[in-house]
Amino acid sequence: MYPPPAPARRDFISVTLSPGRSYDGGRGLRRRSCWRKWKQLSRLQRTVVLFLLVVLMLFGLLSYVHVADEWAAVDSRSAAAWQMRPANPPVLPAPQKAAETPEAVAGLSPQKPQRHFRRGPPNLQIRAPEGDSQERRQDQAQRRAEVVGEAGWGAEAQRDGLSWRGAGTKPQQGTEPPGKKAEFPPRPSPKAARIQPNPASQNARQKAVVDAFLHAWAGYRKFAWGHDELKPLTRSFSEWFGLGLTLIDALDTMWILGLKKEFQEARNWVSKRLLFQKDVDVNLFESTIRILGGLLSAFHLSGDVLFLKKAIPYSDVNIGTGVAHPPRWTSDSTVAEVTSIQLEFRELSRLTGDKKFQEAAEEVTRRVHGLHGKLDGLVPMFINTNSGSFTHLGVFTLGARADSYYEYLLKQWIQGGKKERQLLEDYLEAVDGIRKHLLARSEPRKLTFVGELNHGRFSAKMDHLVCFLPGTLALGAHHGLPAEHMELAQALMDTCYQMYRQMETGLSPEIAHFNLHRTKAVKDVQVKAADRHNLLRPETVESLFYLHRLTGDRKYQDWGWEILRSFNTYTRVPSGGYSSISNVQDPRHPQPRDKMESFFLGETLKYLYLLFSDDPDLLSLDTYVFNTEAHPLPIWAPS
Ligand code: DMJ
Repeated sequence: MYPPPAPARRDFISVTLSPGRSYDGGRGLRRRSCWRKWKQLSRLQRTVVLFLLVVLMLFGLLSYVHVADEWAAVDSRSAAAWQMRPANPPVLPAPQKAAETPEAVAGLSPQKPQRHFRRGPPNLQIRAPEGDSQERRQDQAQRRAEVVGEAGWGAEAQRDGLSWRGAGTKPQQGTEPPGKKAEFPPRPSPKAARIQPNPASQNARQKAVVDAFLHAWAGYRKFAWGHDELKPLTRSFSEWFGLGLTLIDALDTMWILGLKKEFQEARNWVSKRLLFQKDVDVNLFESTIRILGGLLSAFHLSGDVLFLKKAIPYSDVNIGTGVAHPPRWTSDSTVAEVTSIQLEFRELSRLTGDKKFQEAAEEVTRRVHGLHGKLDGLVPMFINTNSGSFTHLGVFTLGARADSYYEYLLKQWIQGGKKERQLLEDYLEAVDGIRKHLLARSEPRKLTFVGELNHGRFSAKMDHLVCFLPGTLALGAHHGLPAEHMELAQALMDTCYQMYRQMETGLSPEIAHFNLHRTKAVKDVQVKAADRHNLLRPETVESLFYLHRLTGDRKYQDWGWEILRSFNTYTRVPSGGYSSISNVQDPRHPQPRDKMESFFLGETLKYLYLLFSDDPDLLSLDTYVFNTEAHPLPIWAPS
């Protein structure tokens, strides 16, 4: 029935919005009419109206505060994070004190990422569920602080049970204990590094790297998501630690390449699925350089506290049973492994204000410094875990098992503000040792290479791993070490390039043997059948990046371009991903091995992208030091 019958009583509130003429008249008429209606109401009706008005006002006030907070956070995210803000924010993301218990941090609800970032009122439908709000508030507070350049993390962080302490970046603080440093407020970096402002400004070669990355990522995403490594041929995965190794290793590369969507998706996985409470054996070195290093640099580049929170429990909570043991087949540890976790643990101490990480790692450095069995600064490859002494004495290499010992001597010295003399002295002595005992020149091209010494006998064998050395030498020269280091770096760079150039596929073997005899028509680089595989390793393109960045010579970019093309020709798998190959000398049958190592995304493609950039401030070498897995960590006292 329409219209409905009039109610017998009027004990309800009825609001009528009437378009009638008389109501559209003068204000006096309207005021009189309202007053008349108010007078007509019963006392109960008036009380109810007043009560509702008070409730509405309170609700409106609360909503305003909440919406303003959301809006500010959305604005700061979109403006500061995704508009490609400086990689090194004006204030280094504030170093913090560890949570009272790491478990407390680990136990925080994961954050649900906000997928849409835009200016304007927030769409409340995309808000994270209630359980995530604690972490989100903390992130927002931090982002706000970054945008306005505030020191330290806001009161929200403390309210949430985390008490943060600021740490300074003053040069004199570089080598002080992290706990002490952490009491200083952070200061803006004098020369902030910049992420390439906008993907549209990428040059053609950088775009090709982005394309390669997306292809590799597509394979990983489709067939190995959340697992350690992609097996691109069988479209499956392999597990090493069961910690999403490739995904974590690739985080900062995605950030640098401007791959927002992919980064966000990976972040989501880290937030929800990355758990360290597993009964699994992990290798200390590999998990430190890839996972801890990857999380710390993702934190530094994105400013997203989630990555730091994930890094802290990783370092503090024993994985699985917590039982440490040497490799199953020996009681020896590899020298490179125990001496290449220091950059990461030192940085973790600086960020948390907890010295235990740094102290544990530096104790190893001190012990190794004092050990017998070195030869002019060169170290043997093994340390016995029971005796603490070098074993397999008399064998010296810059390749597998020793390589990053040398790299981390220099890089720790740089990280700490170039004040730790012991590190520098050990590094300089080692470079002299290399010159004295390990250098030779090949025939016919007279390539300078780094061989090995076995109980006094020289071997003309050089691992591809040694190709990190040109970059490290160049970096040292850039930081004030002798000019001859740069000369040696350039000579070795030529050699590493020839290890690619002289192969039929244009890709280097895992191990090269250099020809020392003056015979015509022989290549300098010889390969044994067991060594002719290529694992998509980064060391040569890593050094090309340093050499180009520090000399400006474009030939290094051209060499890197040739290498990328060879990777695309011989290792790219059509259905997604790239694969190691077994034979770099057979272009018709390179024999893909069905494995894409995480460092291809974490290191190789990142260094190629940086190599093709002409912007020296894109992760400036005066602001960042790259760990041995290419994860940039801040120099404590940037010059
Ligand atoms: C990486 O994990 C690191 O670069 C490490 O220092 C050596 N091996 C691989 C890449 O080849």
